[in-house]
Amino acid sequence: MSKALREIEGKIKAVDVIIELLDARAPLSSINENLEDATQNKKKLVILSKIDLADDHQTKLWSEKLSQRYDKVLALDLTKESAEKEIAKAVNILGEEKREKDRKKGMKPQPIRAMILGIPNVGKSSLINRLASRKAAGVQNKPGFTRGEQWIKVSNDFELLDTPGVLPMSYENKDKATKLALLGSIKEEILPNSDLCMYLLKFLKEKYPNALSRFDINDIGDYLETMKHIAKRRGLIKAGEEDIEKAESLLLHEFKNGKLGKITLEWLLWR
Ligand SMILES: Nc1nc2c(ncn2[C@@H]2O[C@H](COP(=O)(O)OP(=O)(O)O)[C@@H](O)[C@H]2O)c(=O)[nH]1
Ligand SMILES: [Mg+2]
Repeated sequence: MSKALREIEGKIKAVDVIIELLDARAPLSSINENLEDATQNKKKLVILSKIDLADDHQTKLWSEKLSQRYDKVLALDLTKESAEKEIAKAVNILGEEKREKDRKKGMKPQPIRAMILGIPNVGKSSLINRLASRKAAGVQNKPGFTRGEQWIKVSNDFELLDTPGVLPMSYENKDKATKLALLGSIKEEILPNSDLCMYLLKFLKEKYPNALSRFDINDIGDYLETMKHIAKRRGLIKAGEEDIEKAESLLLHEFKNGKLGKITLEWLLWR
């Protein structure tokens, strides 16, 4: 196990609820299986993030599927204020068992402590900022915690660790790495833009054939022809020729920002 994972494992011991964020556009590829053991005795809330960019039908299917495996699943757009309430409510419900235990021990129920986990770019910081807004952080020094790491008091019965667990990425599986690069969780430079674009176009052709209609492309055909078409449409011309490299960057950028529509790269079932 890597150092990063061991550190996260240490922190997990101090929490009651784990909130793991998965990008709704590739839920399976954003799961990190290495912490399954460490999180076994903890309540797990899974959040499918960025649902504003994902295929609604697929998000629904993924929510149902993941609900069979985790204690609670929420599908959220973390840029929306309403996300905060839904999460607080879920954490409250997941904490009931722990509060009951406290009561049985004759203790006043302690606040439920949670931490956020996820691979890069899934919305961890956005969520922490949202939950921390206007709230005071309390200082806590505990072994295994970085100096200055704090518990944010989200409410009287919900405290959140102010630093998320960033799950390390593995690049072994090329298909997975490609999807995560397309979503921005893996640095694009790891794979050539042309590989990413080729993968994307092949996928769109099969699953979202109208995704390039903003470039007046109604039939995704040959790779080079398609990229030339996009370059011409956007005036990306270099020395009188279509600038394919620029067109590739543009296409990746527009996909990442949802300009091509609500698209999920990992389909659970056929429609
Ligand atoms: N459209 C959309 N963007 C989001 C959502 N959640 C986070 N983001 C954006 O995704 C990017 C990465 O978010 P960040 O919180 O920094 O992710 P982190 O790397 O996991 O901490 C930022 O530009 C956020 O504004 C969401 O639900 N929908
Ligand atoms: Mg962050």
